[in-house]
Amino acid sequence: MTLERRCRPAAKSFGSRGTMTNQTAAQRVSVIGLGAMGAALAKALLAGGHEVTVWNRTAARAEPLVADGAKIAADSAEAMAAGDLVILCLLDDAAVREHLEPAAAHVRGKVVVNLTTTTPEQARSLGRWAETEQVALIDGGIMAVPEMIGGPAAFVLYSGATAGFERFRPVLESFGRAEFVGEDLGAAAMYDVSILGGMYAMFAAFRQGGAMVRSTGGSAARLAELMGPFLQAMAAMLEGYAPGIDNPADYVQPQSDEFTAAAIDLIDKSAAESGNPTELYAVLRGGLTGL
Ligand code: FVH
Repeated sequence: MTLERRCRPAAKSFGSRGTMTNQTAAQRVSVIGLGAMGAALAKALLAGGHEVTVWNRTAARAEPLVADGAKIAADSAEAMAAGDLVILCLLDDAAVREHLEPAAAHVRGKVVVNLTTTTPEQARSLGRWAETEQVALIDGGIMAVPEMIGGPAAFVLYSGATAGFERFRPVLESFGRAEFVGEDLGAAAMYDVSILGGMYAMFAAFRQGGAMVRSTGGSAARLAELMGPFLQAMAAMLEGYAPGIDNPADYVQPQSDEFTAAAIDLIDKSAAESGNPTELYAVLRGGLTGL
């Protein structure tokens, strides 16, 4: 790489509040894994002006990125050796360990960001390996689909090596807003699955609600029009609800157990009357009330 290229400012990055900031210096970044998400990450890095080396088990998936200026490595170890920042985006924890552990000598002293979805304990376990090998490990949880990467709505949760995160924050902001959530390597994965839990609860209730309104001649499309804005307004109340969860001693019930249980009973009965399953509401009653 020429000095001119190393010093060339990268094109764009997002500040800590999601706004565009000054241009950042180009960095040598390796991306291991070019599935739908890894390819989107590599593309965003190239668009940001970084020097990107890529590797994928199925080499053909690297071709469009090579056409866009990425260098292709012969194997994962060679790819990791090429970058000052190494990013892994593979299927699962097993695939990450399969490639990272034998390449320890190539990542020693470097910052490695694992954007593969794992459990918090898998992230911590990899952290124990990284500590032994003197690798600054950061775990990440991507809160976006590939098409959103580099766009204003994308954000990525990070936890682990704070200094490594701060050093490469401008590069990581190529993907979207970078949210550091703690030094515990399991923290990003725990926020990730908690947010996904909220998303799945919403989709489950919408799917079931769609079936229920259809029994009265309605449609899921009409329900979406009505439910979407209402849920957005409800989502705005989460912050007010948080202090009582953070400090259970000060917990103030937003609605009484009796009120909530009665509301859920109404939904449950309406589902049963329309011939729909009621298991979802039994779970909600258990999660929201002591009744
Ligand atoms: N796609 C999404 O919307 C979500 C958003 C949230 C975060 N996830 C996580 O990102 C990881 C990768 O997801 P992906 O969408 O890129 O997944 P695929 O398109 O299925 O690509 C999988 C890549 O992993 C490679 N791979 C699998 N096993 C191995 C292995 N043993 N050795 C080397 N590479 C392996 C696979 O290679 P190939 O099949 O092309 O040869 C792909 O590159 C994931 O953790 C999501 O949960 C994405």
